[in-house]
Amino acid sequence: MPLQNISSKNDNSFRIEHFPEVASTNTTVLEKALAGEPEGYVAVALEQTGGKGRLGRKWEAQPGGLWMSLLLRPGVPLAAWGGLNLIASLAVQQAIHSLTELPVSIKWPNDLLIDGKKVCGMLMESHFAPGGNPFLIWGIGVNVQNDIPAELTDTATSLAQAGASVAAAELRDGILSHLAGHYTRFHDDPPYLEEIHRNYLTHSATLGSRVKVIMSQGQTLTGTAVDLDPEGRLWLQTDTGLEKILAGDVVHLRPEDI
Ligand code: BT5
Repeated sequence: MPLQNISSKNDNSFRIEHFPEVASTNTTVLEKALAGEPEGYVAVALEQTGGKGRLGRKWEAQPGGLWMSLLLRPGVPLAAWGGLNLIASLAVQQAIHSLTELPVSIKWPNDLLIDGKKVCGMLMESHFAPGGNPFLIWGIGVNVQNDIPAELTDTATSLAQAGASVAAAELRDGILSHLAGHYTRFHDDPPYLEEIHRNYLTHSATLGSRVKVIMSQGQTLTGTAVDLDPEGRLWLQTDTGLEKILAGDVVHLRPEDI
């Protein structure tokens, strides 16, 4: 599937479908993808009733936020898919920053923070259908003007809370436009990932931090995040050696926790 189908102009190249309410836009896109939808399809919902985080966690998605998922059918080898994580995080970071001028940083693997609080979460789901071409569903949730449930106010924020008035639709177009630019260039010229990587690192909240990483089986590792490589792995220097971690949850440790 040629990536040139997605133009950096964000004109008619993305096929955006709006829904008043869905369970999860990732699920909406999955159904389309399984039915053969080409890449570039975007589902946007005003509200999600079953918004998904990673590892089966719940994502709160009341009206006023940007809840959308995009179908990609990357024409690059699977080994290069890790780079798409960097592209995704950077595209959203740049879109938010250019529209709001707020200081937004990237927390590995796929969160965006403002003042240490989560303003955006992303859920990348890869699908390898037997006999079919693999595809990727990229779900993005940005707290724009939506209410944040009381139990999350210590850890989450919204663009409105941070003082920016931007419309979800404007943000949607900004994200798609940044994504299309990076994605198309990466496809045409894979070494472009080096530039993405350098840019990503300048916005990383995780690089250089003391962190605890919680792995999928629940085991934890504590150390210093000494690098985030172009494949999207976190390099963690622990007391016993260097670990290269592909997936996990990160807690940034405060000085009093160390
Ligand atoms: C994520 O998971 O951060 C991925 C979130 C992806 C959401 C988008 S919305 C469009 C698309 N459709 C979907 O169904 N999902 C995607 P994770 O890293 O597992 O974080 C989940 C945790 O974040 C929860 O356990 C809460 O602690 C917290 N959380 C839930 N809702 C939040 C919100 N609106 N803002 C900030 N934090 C939230």
